[in-house]
Amino acid sequence: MSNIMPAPFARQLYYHMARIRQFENRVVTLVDDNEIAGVCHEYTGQEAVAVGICGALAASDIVTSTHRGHGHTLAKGGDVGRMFAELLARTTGYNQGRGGSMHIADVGLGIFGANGIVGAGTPIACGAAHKFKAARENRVAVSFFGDGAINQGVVHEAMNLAAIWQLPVIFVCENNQYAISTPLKEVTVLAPHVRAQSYGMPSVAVDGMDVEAVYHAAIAATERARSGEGPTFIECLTYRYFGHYTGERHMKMNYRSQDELESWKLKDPIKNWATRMLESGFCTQEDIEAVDVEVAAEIERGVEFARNSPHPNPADALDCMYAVSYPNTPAWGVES
Ligand SMILES: Cc1ncc(C[n+]2csc(CCOP(=O)(O)OP(=O)(O)O)c2C)c(N)n1
Ligand SMILES: [Mg+2]
Repeated sequence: MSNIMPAPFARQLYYHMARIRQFENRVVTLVDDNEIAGVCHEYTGQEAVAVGICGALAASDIVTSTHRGHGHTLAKGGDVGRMFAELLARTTGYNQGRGGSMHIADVGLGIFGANGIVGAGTPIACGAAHKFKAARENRVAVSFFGDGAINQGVVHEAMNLAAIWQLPVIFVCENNQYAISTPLKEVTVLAPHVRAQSYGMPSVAVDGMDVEAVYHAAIAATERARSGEGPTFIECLTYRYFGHYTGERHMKMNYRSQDELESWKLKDPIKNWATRMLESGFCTQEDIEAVDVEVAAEIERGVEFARNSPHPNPADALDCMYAVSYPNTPAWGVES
């Protein structure tokens, strides 16, 4: 463990990863019990990416997320209760129970939305970064996306734009090696970070199971962005422990071998971080267990908050669905 990192911060990283792990485990039981309608895309296994990146951000920085977005939202400061409320379709949820898993957003926290459209967060991050640059705000925009997104045209347009305009953006490719059941190596010759280099931006590959490695890469990228040197690409090699989405566990798909799964679980970001903290004398085993207990209580409070919150009123179904024009102006805000 690097001696640059103070012990309280190391423990914070553990707390945030444990929080994501336990949140996702609880989501699975709520889906199985039909308390959450539909499906969710679990982030389990990838916790070090969201936590390492968001650990390097300021509160005023923003992130754009993906269909697998719970980890990003939690790491950026999302409230467990409001997240469960959204998943359980309650009015106290982040989107008043209208959006569900793939639309959770909180502009005040700098969470510019989960997004069901693969790759669609990249231009949104560029737009935010363009505004930060134009207004001379010392802020950074991060776009999380998967290895599957690396073959979306919009991602390449966004990278090119960010490079030519020197935007304060960090592109974070979470390479969990599969897009649904398609292995990246079957559809793409060059690694994502190699392709990104061709746009003329610094691009690195890091161990996405190692929160410290991700954090240091993110710190370097934020320093570049804040000093006006433009975008950085960070490829985080990682692995999702479960299927593409909650429904997959019942489908008996076999595109990944048990050996592969077990070999990645040996690199578990949370267990390995706990071991490194213990070896460094940053905490005791009792401290770690106390955090796990604290997180479990936070998760259950969040579930109860959601369960005790009201469902939306069907009569209000169209509220918040359409942009409202200002009084006395035409719908498009242009005087005729
Ligand atoms: C533009 C678009 N194309 C296809 C889909 C269907 N789809 C949803 S998730 C997914 C795979 C995404 O893989 P990746 O980017 O690697 O993210 P991961 O699921 O591994 O986190 C696909 C193809 C979509 N939602 N949007
Ligand atoms: Mg993937």
